[in-house]
Amino acid sequence: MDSAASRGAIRPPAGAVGAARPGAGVPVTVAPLRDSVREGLKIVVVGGFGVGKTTMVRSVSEIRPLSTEEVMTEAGVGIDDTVGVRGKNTTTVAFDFGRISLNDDLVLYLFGAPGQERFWFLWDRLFSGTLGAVVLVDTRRVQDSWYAIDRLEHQQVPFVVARNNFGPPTHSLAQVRDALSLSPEVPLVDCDARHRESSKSVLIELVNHVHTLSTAAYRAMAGRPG
Ligand SMILES: Nc1nc2c(ncn2[C@@H]2O[C@H](COP(=O)(O)OP(=O)(O)OP(=O)(O)O)[C@@H](O)[C@H]2O)c(=O)[nH]1
Ligand SMILES: [Mg+2]
Repeated sequence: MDSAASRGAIRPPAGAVGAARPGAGVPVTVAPLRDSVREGLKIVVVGGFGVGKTTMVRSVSEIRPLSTEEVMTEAGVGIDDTVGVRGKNTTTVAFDFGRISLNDDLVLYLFGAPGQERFWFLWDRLFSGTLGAVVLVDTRRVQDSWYAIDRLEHQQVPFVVARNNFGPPTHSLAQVRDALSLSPEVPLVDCDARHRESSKSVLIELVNHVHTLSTAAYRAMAGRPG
């Protein structure tokens, strides 16, 4: 975990073949899982409807991500909550799945959660066995990400919060922290989920955070008498 947690540890696999993914404008690599891989760590990207979860998994995955996008049709009027996300015509109905190789024997598996309230029952299952989570927030609809934070706190899953900017920021990060009632130790960063480097730095933030928490827990245990 130590080496994986250091900055710059996330890198594309050697010998990956580049291939353009239709529509995204981001090069995606076709990278078979290495034989040397011994361990997979699970990370979940969660947050309200349309905050950019699928976009983040797509931008950062080294494989063509599995996604379960479905077109929102008239049948969903009154059920699909499209307020504040004009122009969005598909939605995740199960989860997104992507992968990043950290080093020769360690990979991160990325799961993007479905954002609509009617799929929230899937979240607790998705959190099971996870190393940690990224909560994406759109500051035009901060309240849409409250439930994600509540669930993660309840399940005691470590998380970081990333403000996905859909335009120039209108609030300071301190104001966002306030609106989300985030405790000071939870990292809060800016990102643009469409860009690989930006999404990657959010994941590095999460891995570093998990590393800090586990080191502190280990020290506390080691210092305990008996
Ligand atoms: N301007 C801008 N648009 C973004 C950004 N991130 C995502 N988008 C767009 O916002 C829309 C919603 O993104 P998705 O990735 O589908 O959102 P989601 O959170 O997966 O949505 P659900 O799964 O339906 O909850 C897409 O059209 C993206 O292209 C961003 O950082 N900036
Ligand atoms: Mg999605």
